[in-house]
Formats: sequence, C-alpha cells, structure tokens
Amino acid sequence: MALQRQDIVRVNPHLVAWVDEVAGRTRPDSVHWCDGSQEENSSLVREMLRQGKLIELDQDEYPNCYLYRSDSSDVARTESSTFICTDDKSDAGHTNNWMQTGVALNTLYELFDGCMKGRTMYIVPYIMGPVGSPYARFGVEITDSRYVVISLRIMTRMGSTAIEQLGSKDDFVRGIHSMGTLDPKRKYICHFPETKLIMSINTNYGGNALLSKKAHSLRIAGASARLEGWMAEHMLITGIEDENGEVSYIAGAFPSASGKTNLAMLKPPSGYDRFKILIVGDDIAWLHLDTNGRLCAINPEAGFFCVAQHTNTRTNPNLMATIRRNAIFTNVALSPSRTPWWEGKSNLNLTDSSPMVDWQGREWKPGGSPAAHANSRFTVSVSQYPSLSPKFADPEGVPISAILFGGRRASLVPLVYEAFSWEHGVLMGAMMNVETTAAADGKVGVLKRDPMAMLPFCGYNMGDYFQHWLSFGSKSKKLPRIFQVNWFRTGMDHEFLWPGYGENLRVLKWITDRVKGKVNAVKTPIGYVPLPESIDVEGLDLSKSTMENLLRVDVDGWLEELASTELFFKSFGDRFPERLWREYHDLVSRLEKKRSAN
Ligand code: OXD
Ligand code: MN
Repeated sequence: MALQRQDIVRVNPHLVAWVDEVAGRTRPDSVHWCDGSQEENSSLVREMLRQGKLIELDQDEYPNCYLYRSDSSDVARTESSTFICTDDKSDAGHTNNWMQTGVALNTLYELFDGCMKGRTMYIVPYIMGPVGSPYARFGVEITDSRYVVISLRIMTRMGSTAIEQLGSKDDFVRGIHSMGTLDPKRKYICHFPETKLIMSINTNYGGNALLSKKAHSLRIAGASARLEGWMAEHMLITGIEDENGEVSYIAGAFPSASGKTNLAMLKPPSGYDRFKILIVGDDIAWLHLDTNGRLCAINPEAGFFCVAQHTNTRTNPNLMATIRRNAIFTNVALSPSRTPWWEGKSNLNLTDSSPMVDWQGREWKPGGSPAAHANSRFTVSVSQYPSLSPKFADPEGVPISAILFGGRRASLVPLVYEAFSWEHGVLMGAMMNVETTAAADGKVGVLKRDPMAMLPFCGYNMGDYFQHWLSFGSKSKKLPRIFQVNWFRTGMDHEFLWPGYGENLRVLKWITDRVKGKVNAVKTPIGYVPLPESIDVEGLDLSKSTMENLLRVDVDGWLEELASTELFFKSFGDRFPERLWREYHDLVSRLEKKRSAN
C-alpha cells in the first residue's frame, strides 16, 4: 500500500510541509508517496510499458528487464548546466559553475511553476548507506519521472523503511526534480549546499536526475562532510582476499568511465584462483575515522549505474551475470531477439530479415554510427552481484588499507607508484590530469584536470577541499597508504603496454604487499616505484623492457607536467593550502636534482 500523507504528517510534519509547498508550486494532478514495494514497482513498470516509455526485453533471457530510451539530447551529465548555488561566489570556487542563491531560486521557481500539471508527483524517501548505520544519511526526492522512481528503487534503500528510519527528523537532503519539457537550453541541476537542497529540471538522464547519486552523495554530502569531519569521495571500494584468506580493502578514485567498475569487480586471472575480489561499491565512498583511527568506508548506494559499452564476459563476467534479471537498460541497442546489445558486448549475428534497432529506435546495420550510445547504461541492484562483500551492509563500513588514484594517461604516469606520505598522496590526487570520456557532454580523449576524480562533483571550493584532505594527516597515524595507477600507458605503436582487466590484480597485489611491508620499492623523485621484477608477470607475454617502460619515470615529462600543474594550482589563489605548495615545491626540487644528476 502506498504511504499515506495523513500517516506521515503525524510523524514528520517538516517533510509534509515541504512536499505541500512543492506541490503548490508544481501543481501535479496527483501526489504519490512511494513505499518501495514490489507491487508499486510493477504498477509503475506496467504504466510505462502501456505508454511506450519502457520496452520489455525477452523475459525468458532477461526476466524483469526493460529498455528505456532517453531523449537524444539528454544522454550524459551536463556539466555546463550544473551549478553550485551559494551566497558568496568564492564558496563554490572557480571550478564550479556558480549562481547566487537568491537568483538561482528565482530562476528555478519560475521554471518549476506548474511544471507537473497533468502528471503525478512521486515522493521518494531514501536512505544512503546501510540501514541503521551511524554514517547513513537521508534524502527525499520529489519527481514527476517514473523512470527516476524505478531507478531509485534499485539505487537506494527507498520507501517505507526510509520513512520509518527518518522518524521526525528534519535533517534530510531535499531534492526536487521535473522532466519539465526536456528543453536543453533550460536544463538546470542546481545544488544549494547551505540548505541541503537540490533542484533539477528539463533532464531525465540518470546522473542529472537520480539526485541520490552525484548530487546528494557527492556534492551535498561532500560539503556536509567537510563541516562534520568525514569525506564523500568518487571512489570504488573493494576487498582483496589473498591466498591465505586475509582481506585488504582498497578505495579508488578514477574519473567517470575509466574502468572503475571493472576494477572493483575484477575477476582474478589464472594463477590467482585462490584470490577473491569482494565488492563493496563501484562509484561512491563515504569515509570516516573510526575510534581506532582507521579510515573506514561505506558505500551509500544500493545499486550500480554502469556504463554498458565494452562490458562483456571477458572484461566483467560477474557483472554480465548480474544484469540478466531485474535490470533497467538505458540507451542500449535492441537485438532482433529483444536482448540488449552494445558495442564491445559480443559478436553480431544479424540476418537482413530481422534488423538491430539502435538506441534511438532506428533500424541499424553494422558499419554506421554506433548502435548503442557511448554512455549507455544499466541499473541493477548490488545485492544480485555474485561476489559481493559480506561487509557490504556493515554499518561501520570496512577499513581502507590503500587509496588509489587513477585515470587514462597514454604516457608519463607509471603503471603504479606510491606516495611518500599522506600529504604527498594528497598532492598526487590534486595533480590528476586525465583523458576525458563519454560520461559527460564534451569532447572525448582530451587531457583535463580532474583532482581526485572530483572536479565535476565537489560541491564547494576545491582549495578548501584540498585543505580538508590534508587535515586528516594530523588526525591519525593509521591512514591508508596512497598510490597512483595507470593501466593505459601506450608504446610507440600506440598499443596499451599493460593487459589490464583481471591482470590488474597483479598490481593490486604489489600494493597490498607494500602495505603489509612485504615488498621493497625504488625511491624515485615522484614516489616509490616497483622494481620491474617485483610485479608478478608469470604467464603474461610481457618482456622486461616493457615492464621497464611501464615503470619508467620520465623526469623531463614530469617537470613539464608540473609547470602546467602550477598554473592550475595558482588559479585557486589563497584558497590553495600552503602545505600543498610545500609538497609541490619538494617534488619539483627532487625532479630538478635528478635531472642535473643525469
Ligand atoms: C557516473 C559518472 O555515472 O561518474 O558514475 O558519471
Ligand atoms: Mn562516477
């Protein structure tokens, strides 16, 4: 049974007063309080199928799986329409689009005025984090999109449980979303960290419309975390169980669509059959210090919203098994047998009589533009994943031994190296400069600054963000060690030098062995680099010179990189921490010393 307003008003009048106010502005035909039940979900799906908004996939092959096609102008996060709204511009910082709070509210109130006429307004209460965890937080998203409701049911713990756990509290993130008219020129995703409010209109793309995800869990939560002394990061969390059954947890920040999900779900390669990778999360980590000073992480989400392209039984067999039921596919192609397809999934076997249909519903033949959108996605519950960590829902989270920073770099960044200290590691993250991908609008493959993979997701001034990271350095002596990894270094022939995917476990093993003090490394100006022979390449066709190439420290290249990094850092003015300048200058002088010694 749907939740009833009259029951909720007795427990949480703040929530009901806000919902009434939003309904007064948006003027929907009806209001539905979501309970999150199976019946409710089925009736939403039925209604979407009836209206042609969802397409049923072959129910024998893909039970309870559906295809959703978004508007062709609304297929990725739109950073140019994403704003941090504060009273003072410097609180958002120059890396964010900014609107003054009052101006933004006026603009948005006008757009939201009557925007739900003829529609149902859904109220979706949700919990981010394990139920009952002291680190979980609440949110309520108001939306007129059924796609958003059925997706949030997968991505969060939503409905009656959230209402029960919220009780009478007024401390929840308020999200208001409307598809509006999907007019791209009037698309806004506005965040008001000072009041924990999010308003999103004229978009239905997941990253812009599922407000629990980037908007709540990173931009708003990040701003709260800074004030409360924890961290909200764009990171995977995964457990590596070694041959002795000992589990080490790592957290890794990688820019969108850079293999973060595949790493979190890595399948051990042959020779590593006694290892297990136990996923906790593939996108977002909330980190806090426990009473022993260990940095522990929870995954606030309950679902995966993954890039489909190139996911296949070789790159990610466990995920391929996970999406065979109860999944929503967005902007993928539809095969003649009504199964989902995307580039890099499997070989095609098409006959002329039964064509493939592309992501926009048009007949498709091989050779033309891609059948699936490059940022096509699937949404599926974490609980269906075969190698889920038993600690996934642990209210205390898991203790992190190593933090990884990564991203696509064809040159310069070695396969792996370790920071000298927490502060040096913060510099490593702040210096991230990576190739862009299709997860956001814009050109793909150009170098872009993306500190800690957080540039699009930091809800406040990034200078203050760096300071917040540094502040942990003095809070504990048991912080994780920090590493940078790069699976994407190429040779003279532009081919990748490292095989990647499951073989990345060999690098993770070096990392966890370093943390356990089991393996030595070479001290270089940029950090501790493995000896070529200390990464196990048994069974791989990798020569010693390829390994040397993968681990080479290009002193001139780094000095060049640092010159452009300096300009980036200077752009933060006096909000850039002195302590990080010190790390930066130390790195420059180590490299210069090495250059003159060569
Ligand atoms: C995502 C992203 O969807 O980073 O996770 O864009
Ligand atoms: Mn992401």
